[in-house]
Amino acid sequence: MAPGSEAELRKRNTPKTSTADLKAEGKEKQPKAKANGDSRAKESGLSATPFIVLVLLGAVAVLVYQNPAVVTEPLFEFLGFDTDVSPVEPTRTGFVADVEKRDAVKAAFRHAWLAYERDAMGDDEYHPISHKGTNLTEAGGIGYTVIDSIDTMLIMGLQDEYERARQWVATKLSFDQDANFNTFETTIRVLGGLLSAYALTNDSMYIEKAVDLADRIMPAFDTPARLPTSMINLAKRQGVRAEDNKGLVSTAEISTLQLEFRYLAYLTDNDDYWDAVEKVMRTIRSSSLTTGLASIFMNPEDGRFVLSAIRLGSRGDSYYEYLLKQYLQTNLTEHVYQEMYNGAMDGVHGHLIKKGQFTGLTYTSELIPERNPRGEIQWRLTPKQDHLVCFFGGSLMLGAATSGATTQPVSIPPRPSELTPRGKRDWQTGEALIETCMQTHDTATGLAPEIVHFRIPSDGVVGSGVPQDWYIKGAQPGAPAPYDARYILRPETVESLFLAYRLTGDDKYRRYGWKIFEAIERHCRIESGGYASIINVDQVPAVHEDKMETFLMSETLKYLYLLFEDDSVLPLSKYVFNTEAHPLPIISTTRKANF
Ligand code: DMJ
Repeated sequence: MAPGSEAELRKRNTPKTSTADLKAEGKEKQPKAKANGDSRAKESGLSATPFIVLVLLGAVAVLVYQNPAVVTEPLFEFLGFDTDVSPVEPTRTGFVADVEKRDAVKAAFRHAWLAYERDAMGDDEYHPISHKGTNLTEAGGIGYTVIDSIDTMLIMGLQDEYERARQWVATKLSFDQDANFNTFETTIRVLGGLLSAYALTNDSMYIEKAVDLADRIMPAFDTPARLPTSMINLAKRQGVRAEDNKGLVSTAEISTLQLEFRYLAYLTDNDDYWDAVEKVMRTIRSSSLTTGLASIFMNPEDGRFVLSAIRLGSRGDSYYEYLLKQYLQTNLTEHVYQEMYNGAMDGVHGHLIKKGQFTGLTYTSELIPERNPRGEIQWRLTPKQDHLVCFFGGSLMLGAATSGATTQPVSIPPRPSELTPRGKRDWQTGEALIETCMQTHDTATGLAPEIVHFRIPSDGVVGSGVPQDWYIKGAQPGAPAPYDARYILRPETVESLFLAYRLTGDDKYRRYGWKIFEAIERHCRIESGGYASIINVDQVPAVHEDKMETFLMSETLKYLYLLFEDDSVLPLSKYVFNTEAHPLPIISTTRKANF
């Protein structure tokens, strides 16, 4: 059977016994053991009353151990915390595919890929209006678009397209390019894409390429604090400090390499990859702020946070995403990441999650440090939310169903008794943030802008037709659209919809996803082939920008496809998606975080 065909993918996904499965099995065995104990007591002729008391106490202890919510819930309620979650329906599994919608997404992917292949095969980026490709540097391409798209072809069963893309990687790809490439982007898109292609095919060619690339990236970690430089010269194998940020490194970038390097270490038995990225996490933990939050810049000289914004948007986003995903990747065994994740989620709830004063919409704010006239630092809360933040709703729900659960696996959707108080809080916030992200699609095109601001009483937004809930800063009727008004084919909302659907089985998430897909088709599709960003989500007909971001094919269309696919394909219990939507298997390893 050809690699990557749907049938083969399903075969590969046939559930194996995971640690989570074993845990569940262990739980089922316990009543049996207890029954044996009971009968032995009878046989031994012990006095019944103290024995029954002992058995009852034992049973209570087991119950509390397995389900701490029995105790914590009344306690939290007593302390005045809200522990309600939305009412649950019976557990659902085995969601069936919506074949028509799934195949429409697949057709959209082909429309994008075939145009790229026709006009720009092998080039890093694609410009669908000028029908041209470009590379990230003058030295030459590194397979950005091809490799970012390969696993989507495998998942969609696009065999012919896959064979051609594989052929290009096998025969044309070279990482020996004497130029500076972004360490993070190269890792999440190219290394992540190669690893995921390997995971779905077992084709060792992908591992050879991944090792070649990773070995060229490794020198980026040669800084005094072992925090990787922002850029890497792949031919010279030298880390390069970014000129624009005074040599500082961005928190999200240095903490979003871990899934990829750890999986490569696991496959190759080369611990150097694992050690390099784990050290980064150790440094972050030892410098971390008491709030559990992370500023968006760190200093690679001393490994400390630098006074800078705190946010879930650019340069902050995937730090929070990978705290959870590192815990998931090793099957909930590395508790240091759970601890860091919990601390971060408490910090996010304590400082960044807000509710719209006029509408009650849940949104995230940013904290901006400023010096007052006396030179003291003050943190200004800004009700600004990047589209990037829309990954966070689904991520919170995934975190609630795993890190925030009292049992594994949880029901679909989780029952209140299966979530810890923290899990319930995160689940509710996750659901609410997804609704908010959907509200930001309430534009002329039905697409969400790059950045929104939420209304607060002191925002000075006045005039007729002023929105109650959110607005695009600087947008004026008849004036050129501000940067914030663009939609660049981003995936974050549909990523959350995919996770929410898998975790709840609630059809509304498919309806939301379909609406977004239709809007992309209507406003971003270029008839001659490909899809383009638009410069103003509130302008119809839309004005295109000549760029098709690689994450359209790696993320946006993949998550939409999986939203309408049945849930045996890439089940969340077996795979963790890297931040560029490349699925990597959850691994069983004896290696545990060494800090
Ligand atoms: C992707 O490259 C990744 O998801 C990254 O983490 C940030 N966002 C872009 C797509 O919007």
